[in-house]
Amino acid sequence: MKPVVGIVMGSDSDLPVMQEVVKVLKQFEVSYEIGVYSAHRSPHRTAEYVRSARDRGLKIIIAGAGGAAHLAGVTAAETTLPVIGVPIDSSPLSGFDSLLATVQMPPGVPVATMGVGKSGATNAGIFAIEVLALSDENLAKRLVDYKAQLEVSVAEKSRKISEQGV
Ligand code: RP5
Repeated sequence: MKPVVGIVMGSDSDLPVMQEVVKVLKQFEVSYEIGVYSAHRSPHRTAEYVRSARDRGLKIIIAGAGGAAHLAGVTAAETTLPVIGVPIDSSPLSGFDSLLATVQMPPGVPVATMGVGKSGATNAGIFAIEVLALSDENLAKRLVDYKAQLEVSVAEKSRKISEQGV
């Protein structure tokens, strides 16, 4: 299947976080491609990848980086595809730096910035599915099921606490 979501990350050390995106896309059976493209260490390789993304059939790009996290912003600068940013908690500042670097984009170049770390990566996957579901009935139905499942899981947590006699 031709990939519709591109996942980029600043380093292979970001993979444990970005795997959470992969889990969601696999769960929803959405095709993706994934690679390491650094905004700072390989700016030309990154620009080439992003500039060709739309013509290669990608519909969304999810970019994760840590520290001075410019990858999502640079990606958004080079394409008109929607870009979702995942700030990664890899630096001594625990991702607060990545969050600010990813979210504080100048007017005209938006990055849909998720929360820091693994939760943000999961939400990046879900958000991508939500965008794709605008023109895909099957995905839209699966999202309804996903939300219903979340609701069931909360009731289950509540039941477990009651059983423990807290
Ligand atoms: C960032 O620097 C990467 O996104 C990563 O989060 C961080 C550390 O990279 P490595 O030194 O592990 O390659 O650019």
